[in-house]
Amino acid sequence: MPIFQPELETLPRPELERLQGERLRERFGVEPEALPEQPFRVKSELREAYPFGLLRVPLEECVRIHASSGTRGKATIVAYTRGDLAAWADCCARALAAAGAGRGTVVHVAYGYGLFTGGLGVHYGAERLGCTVVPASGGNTPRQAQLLEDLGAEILCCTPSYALAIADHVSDPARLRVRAGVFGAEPWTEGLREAVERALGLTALDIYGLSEVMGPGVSAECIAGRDGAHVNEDHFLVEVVHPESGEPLPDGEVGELVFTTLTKEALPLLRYRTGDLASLTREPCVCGRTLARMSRIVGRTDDMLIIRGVNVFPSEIERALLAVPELAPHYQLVVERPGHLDELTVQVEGTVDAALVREQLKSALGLTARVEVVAAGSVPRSEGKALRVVDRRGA
Ligand code: DLL
Repeated sequence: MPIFQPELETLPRPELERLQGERLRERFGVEPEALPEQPFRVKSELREAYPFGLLRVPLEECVRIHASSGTRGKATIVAYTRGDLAAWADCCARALAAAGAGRGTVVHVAYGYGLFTGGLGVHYGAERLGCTVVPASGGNTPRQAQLLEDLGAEILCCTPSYALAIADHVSDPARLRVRAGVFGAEPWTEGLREAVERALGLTALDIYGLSEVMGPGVSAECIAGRDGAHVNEDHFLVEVVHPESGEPLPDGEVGELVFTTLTKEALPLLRYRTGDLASLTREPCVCGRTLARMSRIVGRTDDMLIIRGVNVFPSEIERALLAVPELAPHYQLVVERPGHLDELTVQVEGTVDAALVREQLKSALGLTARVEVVAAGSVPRSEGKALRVVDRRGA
């Protein structure tokens, strides 16, 4: 499977680390050994600097603006120089190549185009690789399915929840030529991966990123290894830290991802705290890339639910739910506080007994929840990031 930039993606680690050190020194005047002593940057600083307070170049040198999609809180504005866009396109081209795309591969992009980084980010990467791009953007789901059938895309790019929604509208699965999906922008689990793979007959791969650091393509899984997303470490220095103490954690331990941008011009960030929880490995991958791999995002520092004293992340609930074969892979969590205690209602679709699902949540997670089995199609489908948790506690 061809690697887009083998000279960088397969650099021996000592050379890669030397390159990172040089870039760190050059950009921030910080020695690699001194990095753990540097203060963190956080999202609220970007919000307070709204819109352009943190730009390191005059606005006229920026050729593009994006914003975080704001499923929580106010949007954050980010900007890119021409050089930033070129580096971003390279990162996304690497991700698509890692999914098996190349010159002439038809790539269907159903991430939203606009201020959200998903659509345009992946689009430029696909063009950079020489793919034939179908810029479908999000929305009009029946038409998405039709385009996939008619135009024969081999690679589908969208959120994993939207891939499932598109699958519902495919009229003739035999006409699909899609073989891999580059899915991200929202948390998902191995269970959801299997559900999407079954629904569309493809290999589902994870792509991760965030607007503040760049957008999609900070890291991406390869089809050969399919076991963790390769971080583009020549552009982004990654650390995992303890979410409370901020102390660096060793490989293999779950903590908060922190990124330092090594090449960005418009909005360089030193030690940006993402709020995303994952672990890292620097073990070699079967694909030959030497870049570290990050695990799936297992939760966020801010989305842990505490239901009657049980701490639980929505991703753990998803994993427990999708282990029940009779359940359709659509669900929503509603958190309420009728009196003093939080109550969780789990809405699921499928032909399943609510008591069985309740028992599964109790035995897998120790969680006591109400379970509502609702009619097929009644859990809201999203066209972008799925809203899995409806929090009515403040209402
Ligand atoms: O979601 C960028 C993106 C677009 C990534 C398309 C992948 C594909 P934001 O809107 O700024 O940027 O949201 C970033 O989304 O901090 C994570 O919490 C979450 N996220 C992104 N990718 C994944 C993933 C884009 N693969 C925030 N798994 C991040 C889990 C993800 N969570």
